[in-house]
Amino acid sequence: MSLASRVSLPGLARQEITCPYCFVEINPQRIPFRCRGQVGRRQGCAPVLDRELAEYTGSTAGASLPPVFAPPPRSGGRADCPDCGQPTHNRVCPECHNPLPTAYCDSPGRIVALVGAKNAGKSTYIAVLLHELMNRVGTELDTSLVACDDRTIERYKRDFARPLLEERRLLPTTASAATAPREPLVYLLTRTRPSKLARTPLGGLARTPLGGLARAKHDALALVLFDTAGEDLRSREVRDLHLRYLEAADAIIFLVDPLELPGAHNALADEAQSREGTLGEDPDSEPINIIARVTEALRLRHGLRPGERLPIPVAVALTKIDALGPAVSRQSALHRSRSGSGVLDLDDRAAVNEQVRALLHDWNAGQLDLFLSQQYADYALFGLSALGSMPEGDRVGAGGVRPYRAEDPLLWLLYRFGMLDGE
Ligand SMILES: Nc1nc2c(ncn2[C@@H]2O[C@H](COP(=O)(O)OP(=O)(O)OP(=O)(O)O)[C@@H](O)[C@H]2O)c(=O)[nH]1
Ligand SMILES: [Mg+2]
Ligand SMILES: [Zn+2]
Ligand SMILES: [Zn+2]
Repeated sequence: MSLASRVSLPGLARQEITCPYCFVEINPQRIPFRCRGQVGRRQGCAPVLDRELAEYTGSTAGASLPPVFAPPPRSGGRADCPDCGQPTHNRVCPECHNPLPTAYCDSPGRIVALVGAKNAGKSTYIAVLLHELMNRVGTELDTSLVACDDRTIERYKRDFARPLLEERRLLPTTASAATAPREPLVYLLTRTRPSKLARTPLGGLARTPLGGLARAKHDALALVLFDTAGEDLRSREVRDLHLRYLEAADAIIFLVDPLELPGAHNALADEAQSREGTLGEDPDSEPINIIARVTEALRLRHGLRPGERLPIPVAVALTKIDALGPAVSRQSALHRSRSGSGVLDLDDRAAVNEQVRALLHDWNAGQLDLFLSQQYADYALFGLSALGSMPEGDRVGAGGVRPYRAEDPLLWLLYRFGMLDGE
């Protein structure tokens, strides 16, 4: 794997837009609009039950909205409602009627999927990563993270932020999609960078060679996080429920719990040794088997021949590295903190990658590294801790949630997508 060269992503050439909710492919010329309804004192269409949306959410609650209408020819990002005449910018998916933000329609959104075995730390990671992106890391990178719909806002608060970050309780095991209907959390991460050509030495805006005013560059990444129950990736049948999500992914983050790697036992801090290995001898839950099954599905979808490697970038992260004992943390790249300068530090990246690779080999999990190198043209290894310390009983440790390198996989993906510079 070469860190220096950027990959060209197959997703970039794609004309179609993928709905981040139902993953149908949409022709950008045929995206319907939703009337804005009554705004202030201006009259608009009254809300009606939106059957498509109700079917998607499995409930009529929140599905009474102003009507959806087909786009007039060459409408661009705006159209007048044929019933009430009001202009609207609100676009929706033609299949499921979920909102498609303008920035998502205009720049090819990339879907990042998150996968891991039961208890690997996925839900905890989602809670913490989103919080980091909305706060510290968001500021550092000059990015904004906006939920694409109200249900995402509500669910993030109710199921993730409130219990874990406010009440400091560990999150419950995620219920199987076979029993509880599942919806992704959909966010739009936007980053505005003045384009390099756009600045004159005096800081003013320059004219481009074509005479137009050079514009700041807006990059958007759809962060579609589907909190899979680890349990669901065990069996082939239920995994198919998640397949559409995985197949639509332009990048994958695999989470691996070092406490489940038998070879890591001696590397764990004393207090971690008592919490390790909750999955026992179940081969279906072993990280390499989960990764292998997801890979098999992706290969089919990409129509790869034997020997060809998958082109999508894959970040593989060891979670819970706070549980590693002093033998690992001494002189460790992983335990140095990141410089936090709004670029990807390529030296740091290479050092962490090598250290995690060495750990995997030490722990007799070198097979995982080998498998990844055979299957993926572009993968990188990470180590992170969402909590920052061992939990106490069913609560977060006394110091509270202190994430550590949680954003690293995402920074690397942003770099791979050309949204972040490397130095
Ligand atoms: N030490 C440590 N433990 C963690 C960390 N993150 C999660 N854990 C532990 O791992 C357990 C499982 O975390 P979850 O986030 O619920 O795991 P999950 O992958 O969502 O599990 P399922 O929903 O069952 O698939 C938590 O209850 C914690 O005990 C971490 O950063 N450090
Ligand atoms: Mg979970
Ligand atoms: Zn849709
Ligand atoms: Zn209307």
